[in-house]
Amino acid sequence: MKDISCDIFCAVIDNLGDAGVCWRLARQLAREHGWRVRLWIDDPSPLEKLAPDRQAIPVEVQRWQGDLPEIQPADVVIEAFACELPATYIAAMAALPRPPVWLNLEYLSAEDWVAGCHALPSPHPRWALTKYFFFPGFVAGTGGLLRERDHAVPLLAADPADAVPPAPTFGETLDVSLFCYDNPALPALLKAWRDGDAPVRCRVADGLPRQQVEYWLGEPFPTGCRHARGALELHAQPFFSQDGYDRLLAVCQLNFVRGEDSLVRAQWAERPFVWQAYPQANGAQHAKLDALLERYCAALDTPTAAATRAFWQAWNGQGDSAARITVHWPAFRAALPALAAQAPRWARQIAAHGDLAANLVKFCQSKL
Ligand code: TRH
Repeated sequence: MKDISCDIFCAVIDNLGDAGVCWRLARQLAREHGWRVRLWIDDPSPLEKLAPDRQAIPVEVQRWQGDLPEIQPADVVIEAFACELPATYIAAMAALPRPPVWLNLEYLSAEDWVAGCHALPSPHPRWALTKYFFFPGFVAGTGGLLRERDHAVPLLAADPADAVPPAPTFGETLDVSLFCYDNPALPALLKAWRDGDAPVRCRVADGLPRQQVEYWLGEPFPTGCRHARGALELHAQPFFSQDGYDRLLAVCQLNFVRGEDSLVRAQWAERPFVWQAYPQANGAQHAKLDALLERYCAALDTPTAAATRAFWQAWNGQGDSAARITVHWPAFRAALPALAAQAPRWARQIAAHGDLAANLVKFCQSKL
């Protein structure tokens, strides 16, 4: 097989997911498949935080500015999340004797329609070029999920003596990580934890989660700070590298995650989790949430499934979320051991269709 070059284009819209997903894909294509990858990103600054070790990874990171008129397109061109390629670059693709394989990497969704749209061609209206939709997903017939061959390595502790984080036991204190968007249910949940009988240690992510907790506390909550309120202990976490964040997920017993990439990682950490879908103006996140719940709950016993649905929906603002979160917390807390037991089976189930990078390589090889 010939040496393959790949251009990935990423426009950072907001938050960290665009850069986070593109970086993981770029890194995996380079490391595991030997592709020569250029990552064109309009704002490389998030990578400084997400991948401080990126200099050691054989991916060429380039700031994407303007039209790139001088650039020879690669064998495979991936535009992430429908970011628009420069017209000059598209013209250069069309001018090649053998046009590149061109993919649009889509957002992750568990909805049923995804498998039907995955890999569909979209002919360019002007040039003799075809773009293919590449959908990540949880089921056969989709592109799968990003999962490195050695994804478990960052989960190992520095000390080999306690290398594999034990499956969680639900003893005295519940260890929680919190990564979310602005969430009207959060103050009520913090209050329930504070006033509860069982201790909760909550590791609050940098950024939006921290700002909301700081507001709730009514006092400064800088990185490294710890506050105790009743049964609740709050820890202000630094911003971790992606690998460091993966490790955090593995040492907690319950992870609140959001968006796309942290959701995927929570599943590889094989711990119970609560997902906040990226809020969209038209409320489309509710269908996404229900679709994932449908799949995730399918193998759970009825009370565990009901507790999970009710809690996730309240966390995502369905109904009067602030009141409902308090009502549904005890049942969800009680369901955690069952969810922890199910987590490795769920991870195996969604990994069974191959990982996204390997599926993408296979797809491109069939077109090259
Ligand atoms: O940042 P996000 O909200 O990104 C979102 C989603 O991708 C969404 O689908 C997209 O439409 C929107 O961006 C534009 O959440 P996500 O996807 O979980 O990405 C967060 C990244 O940040 C992920 O790679 C994990 C990483 N991270 C760290 O590396 N260290 C940390 O300490 C934390 C809290 C996160």
